[in-house]
Amino acid sequence: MTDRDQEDRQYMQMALDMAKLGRGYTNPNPMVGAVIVKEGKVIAKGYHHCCGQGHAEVEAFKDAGDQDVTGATIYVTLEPCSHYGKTPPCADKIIEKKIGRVVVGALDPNPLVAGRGIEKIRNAGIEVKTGVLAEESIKLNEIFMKYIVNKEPFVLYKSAMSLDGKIATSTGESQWISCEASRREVHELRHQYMAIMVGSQTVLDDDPMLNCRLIEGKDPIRVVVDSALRIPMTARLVKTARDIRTIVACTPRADEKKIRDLQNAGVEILIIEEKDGHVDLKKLTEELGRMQIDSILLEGGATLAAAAFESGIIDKVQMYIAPMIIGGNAARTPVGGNGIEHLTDAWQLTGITARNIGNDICITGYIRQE
Ligand code: AOF
Ligand code: ZN
Repeated sequence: MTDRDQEDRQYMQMALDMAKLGRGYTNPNPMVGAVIVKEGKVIAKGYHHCCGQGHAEVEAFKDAGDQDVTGATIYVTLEPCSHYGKTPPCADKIIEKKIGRVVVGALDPNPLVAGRGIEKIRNAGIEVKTGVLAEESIKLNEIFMKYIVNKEPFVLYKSAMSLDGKIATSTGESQWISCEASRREVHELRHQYMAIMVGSQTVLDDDPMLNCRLIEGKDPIRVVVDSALRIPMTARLVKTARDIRTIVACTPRADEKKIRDLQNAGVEILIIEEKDGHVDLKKLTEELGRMQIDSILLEGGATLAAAAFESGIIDKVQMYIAPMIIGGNAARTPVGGNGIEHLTDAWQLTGITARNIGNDICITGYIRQE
């Protein structure tokens, strides 16, 4: 690696750190960061703050103020855009500002861009280097990378269990199995993901709020899969539906009066085709995608988790494993349903990482999608 390569990676890391400042606020747009360097000095930085606002490059030019950026290098974590969207193309802005060199992290898979941004800049005679910290840049926007191509939300299934694979004791006690640091991290996910999804049984059992509490952040849209509309009007989710967007998905067989009552309480009802008597989860996620929801944090329970694996909607799995043994044949495990009969049918994870968090171990991996 040359000194130049080393330096490019350093500045790209800085741009990535900028991008992360937008976490949770940019969806369904990507997190993007930009750094402008001239004569070996950082003269401006910017990031995409929130969906609908200026792109990272525009923010960086704004930060540069009246400094002359002619001949400078701009580091951008995502290929500059080439299309007229909510804002004019950043590629044009880079050309107009007479930038000397452009260093890019990830290519933009958005069909409106997909290489055209870089092409436009190169055609203007500006040097472009791609693939600097590409892996990190792609990973940062794993939600966007899927959503912008198939328009279906990226689904993360998250659960916490004991070392012997239980999510509660045989009497149903579950607070708390994972440590405080793990629980705080889950609230970071609630901030980052646009929606959180649970089944009706979880609402009946735990009466959860599903909001973002342990850190400062934004509440996800709450989605309850409730085929027969079993959740009570007294559920906290229903009572707070006017304050936090709440969607309940049911089948066409659900009671019409209950639909109206829930709607009157501020709940959005989605009537989704049924499959084996329950809401067809694939159809539901497609509908949520059409509603511009780019990401879903699936938090359980066991029946919904099983249906979600079976329907193939899950992209990523994150398990928090607490160093305790619970035991008990009746104690619940994360994924219920009938399960598979043959090990060759198991849902295999790839790209596994394992790390310590507080007293727990967190294992993350991706479901291989055919
Ligand atoms: C962003 N922020 O910093 C960059 C993006 O609807 P628009 O006009 O905001 O355009 C969104 C698209 O622009 C997005 O899908 C991505 O392809 C591209 N780049 N988007 O929100 C940014 N650089
Ligand atoms: Zn742009």
